[in-house]
Amino acid sequence: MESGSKLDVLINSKATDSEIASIAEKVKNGDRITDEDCLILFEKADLPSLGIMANTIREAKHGDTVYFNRNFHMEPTNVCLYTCSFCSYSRLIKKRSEGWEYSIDDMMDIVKKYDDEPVTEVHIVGGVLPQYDVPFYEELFKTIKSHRPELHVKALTPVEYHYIFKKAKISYEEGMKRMEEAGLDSMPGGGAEIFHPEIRDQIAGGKCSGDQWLRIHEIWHELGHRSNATMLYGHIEEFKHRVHHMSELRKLQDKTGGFQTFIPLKFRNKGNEMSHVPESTVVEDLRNYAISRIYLDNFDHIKAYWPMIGRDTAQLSLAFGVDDLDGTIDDTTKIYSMAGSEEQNPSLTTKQLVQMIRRVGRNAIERDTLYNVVNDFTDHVFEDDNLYKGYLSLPVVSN
Ligand code: V47
Ligand code: SF4
Repeated sequence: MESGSKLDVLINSKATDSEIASIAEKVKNGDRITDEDCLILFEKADLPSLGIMANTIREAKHGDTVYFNRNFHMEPTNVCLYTCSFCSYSRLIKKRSEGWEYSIDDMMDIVKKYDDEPVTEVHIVGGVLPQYDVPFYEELFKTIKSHRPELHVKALTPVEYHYIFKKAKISYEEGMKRMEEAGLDSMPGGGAEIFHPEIRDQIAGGKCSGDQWLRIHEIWHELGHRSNATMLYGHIEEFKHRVHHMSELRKLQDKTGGFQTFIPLKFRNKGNEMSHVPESTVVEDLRNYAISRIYLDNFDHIKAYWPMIGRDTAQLSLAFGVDDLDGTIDDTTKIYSMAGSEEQNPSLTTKQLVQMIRRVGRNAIERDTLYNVVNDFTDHVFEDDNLYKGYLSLPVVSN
């Protein structure tokens, strides 16, 4: 890392706690921090110190670049057999008729709506129901791919895979191979929640375990493919559980190198059985982004999922280790608006997203799912644009 930097100021300041200074020294030297260091950061480090460390790493990896992609979400159903207490979907199983259960044709109608749109990815995830089984998903992936071969299919999590493979009495290896053959391109990071059984059994009992989640990703990576990882934080877990979760991810990443992006997911407390649990503060959200950036040295990207945390926090996160803002999502994802996110209609145009990024002095790059550059918007002038970069002269974006 560059010397004479803000990191040096942090390390050399008499006001810096000695343990934090020695962690900052590791960051400066590009050394990996330990699990114990990570716990110290969670317990003791203030936001400005974390910001300096995380931003140093973020800028060394990506400079001023902020990635986004153009995607849309499809949720086959919002009803689910499982009863995760943080999820607003699980409540609907008791009044199933109020939810939706799409057929292949219904989903192809959604895919076709985007035929003339420059989207590069479809993100498919939803509830678990018996009719959504191995043959169903094979047919869905094949039908999407034959309709639009270049559309990247990022679909399902180990929660669904574990369920459907068990039902079909096939191994994870065979199951993932069949998904690959049907056209699956990559796996999103969902279903990870908190791996530690002390917490997982309380909030997500019955679905795949942390070890099973990790094993399915490992098999997918061994087949030569990529995936993401999430962590649902800010509910009943303790800091040690977050460290354990990230430690498991870092170990698997050392083995396979198959993860692209880590996405911390802030627990939202509306419309679920954990509504009595207060949500984390924005300061805690930013600390969590920063600590994950510092700890997960073998992950290229940290993503802030703006439909869940809102646009303001997403912008702030770009100074705390985040380099990816996910996509220009249409209003087809309901999981967060149902759970109380400020984004009731999570849809942003490309222009709005680019302007959001420019307003914090960064450069917007559209990527595909695998982080190939699709469009560099650094100097792009939109029609009727008031091109500005940086923090000042901020006209209101109306569309
Ligand atoms: O696994 C459910 C979470 C996840 C709540 O890989 C909740 O690019 C907060 O994984 N409060 C699904 N979170 C979404 C997901 C995801 C999102 C964006 C991008 C990617 C990617 C993956 O949503 C679930 C669960 O952890 N979730 N309910 C809630 N009340
Ligand atoms: Fe089902 Fe996933 Fe919601 Fe759990 S988090 S109830 S598995 S949709």
